[in-house]
Amino acid sequence: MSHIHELNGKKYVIEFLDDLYIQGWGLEEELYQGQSDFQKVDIVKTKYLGNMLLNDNLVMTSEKDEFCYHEMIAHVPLFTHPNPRKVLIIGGGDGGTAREVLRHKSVEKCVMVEIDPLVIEACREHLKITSCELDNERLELRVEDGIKYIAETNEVFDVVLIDSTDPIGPGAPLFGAEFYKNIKKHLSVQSIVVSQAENAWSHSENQKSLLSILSNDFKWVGLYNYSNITYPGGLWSFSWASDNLHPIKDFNSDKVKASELSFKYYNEGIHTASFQLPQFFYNQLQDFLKL
Ligand code: AG3
Repeated sequence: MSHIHELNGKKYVIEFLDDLYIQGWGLEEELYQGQSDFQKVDIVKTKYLGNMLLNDNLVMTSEKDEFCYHEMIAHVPLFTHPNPRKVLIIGGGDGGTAREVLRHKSVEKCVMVEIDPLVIEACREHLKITSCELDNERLELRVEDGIKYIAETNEVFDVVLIDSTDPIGPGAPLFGAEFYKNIKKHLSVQSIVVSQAENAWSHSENQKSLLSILSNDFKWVGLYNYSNITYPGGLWSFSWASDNLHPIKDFNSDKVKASELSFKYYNEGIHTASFQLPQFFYNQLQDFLKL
C-alpha cells in the first residue's frame, strides 16, 4: 500500500488507522523512498508540516511538531534524575531524542541503538532538524537490534528511553516482557525507564499490557501525556517505570531553571501536569497503574 493518495485532483500523504479513520496532509514532494530489511521508509515534504518521516506508512515525526515528542520523552526523565550521566536510547533513528538528551550537560555518554540503517540515512539527508546531533562525540550510535544489545551489553544506565514505532513490525518486541527484564539488569542504583506508549483511544489494550509488564519489574509504573498534530488520536503517552525515582515527587523544578535550556513544549508546569490523566483514560487504566 502507498502512503500517497489522490483526492479531488490533489495528492495527500495519508495515515490509516486500520479501517477506522484516516488523517492526511497535502503533499508537496516525495523526497525519499526506501525498503529496508525491516520496513518501508519514506520521507515526504508536506505543505503544512514540512518534511515528514513515515515507517510502513505510519507517521513517525515531522519537522513542524517533532519537538513535542522529543522534548517530552527526554526532559521529563532527565530532569527527574538528580544527575543523569549515562543514557540509553533504543530506536530513535531520526535522532530527535538524542538531540534533546545531549543538551543536558550532565550526560557524559548516550548510547543509541537503532535497528534500521535506512531510517538514519534518510533522516541524515532529509530531516536535519532531528539528525543534527548524530555525530556528537558523546553519542555512541550503534546500528543493531536493541533487543539483542540489551541482552548482551555490560553497560549500566541512569536513564533508558524506548523511542519505538507502534507495537507492530520491528517495534513489536520492544513492548515485550523479556525486553524489560533485560533492561532491569542494566540500570544504575537511581534510574528511570521511559517508553513510547501509544494512544488512549486506539491502543488502550497495548497500554494495559505494557503497564502490567512494567509492574512485574518496577516499584512505580505510570503514564504521562503529550499531544502533537501528527499521530492519530490526539493525546499520546509515554510510560515511566522506576524503583527509586518518582517523576513528580523527585522533580526539582529549580534544575530546569538552572539548566538555562529553552524549550518549545516542555516546561516545569507541563512536567507535572502531563501526569494528570483525563478521567476516561484513568478509568480504563487505573488497575494497571502503580503509583
Ligand atoms: N515514534 C512513533 C510513535 C508512534 C507513531 N504512531 C503512528 N503514527 N501510528 C516516534 C519516533 C520519533 N523519534
